[in-house]
Amino acid sequence: MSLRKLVLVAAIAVAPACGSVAASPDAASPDAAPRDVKCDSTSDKFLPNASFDLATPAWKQETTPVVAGQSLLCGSSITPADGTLAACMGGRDGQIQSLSQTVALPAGAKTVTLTGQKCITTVDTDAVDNDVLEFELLEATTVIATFGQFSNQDGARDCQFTAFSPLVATLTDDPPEATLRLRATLNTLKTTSFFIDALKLDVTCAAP
Ligand SMILES: [Ca+2]
Ligand SMILES: [Ca+2]
Repeated sequence: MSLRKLVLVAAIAVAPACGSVAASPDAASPDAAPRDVKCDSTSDKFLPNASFDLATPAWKQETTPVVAGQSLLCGSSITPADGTLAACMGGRDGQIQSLSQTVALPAGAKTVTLTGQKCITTVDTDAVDNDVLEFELLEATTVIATFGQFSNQDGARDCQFTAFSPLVATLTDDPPEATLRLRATLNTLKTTSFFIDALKLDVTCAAP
C-alpha cells in the first residue's frame, strides 16, 4: 500500500468522529432520570463505605448530648472485623447516637437485606431491652424500612465479632436515595457497647 493510500485510509477512519460529537441536551424530566443502580447491581453499589474504613463518603455522626471529641468509629481500641475501622456505638450511658450513610436504590426495589459483623459487650444482664441499636432506612425523615435491632440482651461481658443473621425488611417506597441509619438509644446505667463492621446491603426488586 502506498503512503498516499495509507493517509487516505487514516482520514476516513477518523472522519465519522467529526460531526457526531454534539449530543442533544437531555430533555428527560427529573422523575425519569436514570438510577445509579439497577435491581441486579452488586451489593457494593447500594451501600458505599460499608465497612467504615474509607474517608469518603463519610458516615454522618450525630449524638445527643454532644460530647467533645467523641467518635462513633474506632480501630485502635478494638480489632475491627475487617479493615482498619468499625462502628463503635454505645460505650457510654444516657446518650442517643446515630451513624448515617446515603444508600442508592434501584427503581422497583422491594426488599432490603443487611448483613455484617457484630460484637456486643454489656454489664447489663437484665431481661429487658435497656440499650438498643436500631437499623432503619429513611427517605428524608420518613422510615421506609425497619431492619430490626440489637440490645443489651444480645451482649455478653466479652465479645468477638461474629456474623449476625441477615436483617430483612420490606420497603414502603423506592426513592433513588435513602439513608441507612444505625441508632443507639442508651439508658443511664449499665453500659453496653455495640461494635458493628463489614456491612453489606442487598436489594431485591421481587416481592417477598
Ligand atoms: Ca471495617
Ligand atoms: Ca445501659
